[in-house]
Parts: sequence; C-alpha cells; structure tokens
Amino acid sequence: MITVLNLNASIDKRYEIKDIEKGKVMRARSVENTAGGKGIHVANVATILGEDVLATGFLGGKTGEFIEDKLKDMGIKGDFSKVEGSTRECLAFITDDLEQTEVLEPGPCIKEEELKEFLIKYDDLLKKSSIISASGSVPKKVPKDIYKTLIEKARKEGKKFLLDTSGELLLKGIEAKPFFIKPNQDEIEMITGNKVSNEKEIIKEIKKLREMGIECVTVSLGKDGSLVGYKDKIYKVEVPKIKAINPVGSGDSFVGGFAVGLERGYNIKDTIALAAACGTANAIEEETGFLRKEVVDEIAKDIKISVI
Ligand code: TA6
Repeated sequence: MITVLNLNASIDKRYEIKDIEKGKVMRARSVENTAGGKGIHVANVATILGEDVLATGFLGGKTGEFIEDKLKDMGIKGDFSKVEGSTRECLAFITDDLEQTEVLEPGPCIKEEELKEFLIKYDDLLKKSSIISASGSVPKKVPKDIYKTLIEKARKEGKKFLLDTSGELLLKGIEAKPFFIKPNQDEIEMITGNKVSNEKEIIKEIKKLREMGIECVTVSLGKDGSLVGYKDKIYKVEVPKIKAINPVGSGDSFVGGFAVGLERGYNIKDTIALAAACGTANAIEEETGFLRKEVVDEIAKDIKISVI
C-alpha cells in the first residue's frame, strides 16, 4: 500500500475573474471547490492508476468534512486524524490573461495531543505500507522537523519515503535522508548554497545531494522534462510537446507516478517514465492533480530517457 501524507489539506477554491486590481472590488465569474493539498493530488493520481492508496493527515471542521466527502467521491481511501481546528482553504484566481494568483491559508493550529494521536496512527500505517509519500506544508504548531521524524520512523521499518516539500521542512527532512526528493532550482540553492542556472550546474548539485545519502533526486525543467539522479547515474528525461491547459499539480502527479512505479517494482527508467508521463498528462487537464490512465499510456510511449 502507498500511504500519502497530506498534513495540511485544503479546500482549493478556483475563481475565474477578469483581472486582479489591488484595492478594488472584483466579482468572480465562477468558483469551483475541490479537495486539495499536494498530497491529495498525489493520492488521486496513484488511485486513478489503480494502486492501493491511503491518504492521511489532519482534518477538522466543516471544511474537513467537505474534504472527506470529496475523497469518497474520488474513490480515495482516507484515514485522517480529526482535529479541533478547521481545515484551511487555498484560493487560486485565474485571470483572463490565464495567469494564476494564489493565496494559501496557513492551516489550523494542531494541539500536542492531536499530533501525538497522529503519530500513533502513522506508526500503525507504516506497518501496512510499502511506500510513504509526503507533500506540502504543515499546519500551525506542527514542528518543522516533523518530516525528519516521520522519515526516521519509516527508515526503521525499511520503508521508502518520498518527500516533496519546501523551506525548513525540506532542510530538516533531508537530514533523515529520504529515498526521494524533488527540489526546484530555488530549493537546491537553499540546501546547497549554490545558485543553479543551467543543466550542468543542476547536475553538479544533484550529485552533491546524492552524496548526502538521498537515493533519488529529481529536478523539473518544466516543459523541457527533468533531470534525475539515481545511484551513480544522471538521467535526462524528455517529454513530448503538449498544449498545457493547467500545469498546476504536474509536480504532484509526477510524485504519484513515481510512487506507483516503485510500488509495482519497476526499474528506475520505467519508474521515471511513468512519473514523467503522469506530470505531462496532468497538464493537459483542466482539473488540478487529475489525469486519464489512457493518456498516461500514450504519453509514456513518447518519453525519452538517456543517461548523461
Ligand atoms: O499549488 C496548488 C496547491 O497544490 C493547492 O492544491 C493548494 O492546496 C496548495 O498547493 C498547497 O500547498 P502547500 O505547500 O501550502 O501545502
């Protein structure tokens, strides 16, 4: 089973609006509410691909109930710790120029007992899981070394841990050497202190991260694919050209595909190909963190992976 951690779930509210002007009243043309948080996108993709997936984290209030209902509609199994605070909402404004402006709420305050309860649940889920995937931010009062703690626990159980987060959560998390990370160029700079502006520099930093004990380091190059460091090799992944409609959630879809590849025991090349196909398939859908299995299969045929 793949266990997906989404500690800071959210109702993602997507507004269609003409334009955004500071200090003005603006009326949205439409609003769409979906279950979000990066982990929920990961869980959705892995579920669509047919794997046994369980999503966990904290949920509270009416917003938490909304997410539970949505997960049921999406066919995603969930086992969340109930908290007193309310699950957050994240707002995305799509303006007529097709730019997306986001406002992400911080999330509820998690009490000490609530965190303890979650950790007990996690220990239990670890035993039943083969892979753990964690994405995104954490709610208020959750310690910044939470992912480090969760990775150490997974390591003791011999379970692979995929970590896709940012800032201090990532910095502390990598101290526990997760199996997989997916930093962007700014995050690489934050971790290694070195600016990267071209492929050669990215490869150099991927190698450093590998030497730190992280088995697989993936860096997205956007529409140009990605670079993946695994064992002593660097793979260049090229994806077919597509007409992107909504690339938000493509990183999460990549993680979902990667988790599925690992779960199925694919070799690294096939795992990367599935991940890249999922990231690309998400970008041609309007819905964030969604894809179609048949589209993934088609795109996978055109993914090119070379060792450089
Ligand atoms: O970028 C959009 C998104 O994936 C939304 O689903 C929203 O919930 C947000 O990211 C969450 O990101 P965070 O890092 O705050 O957990």
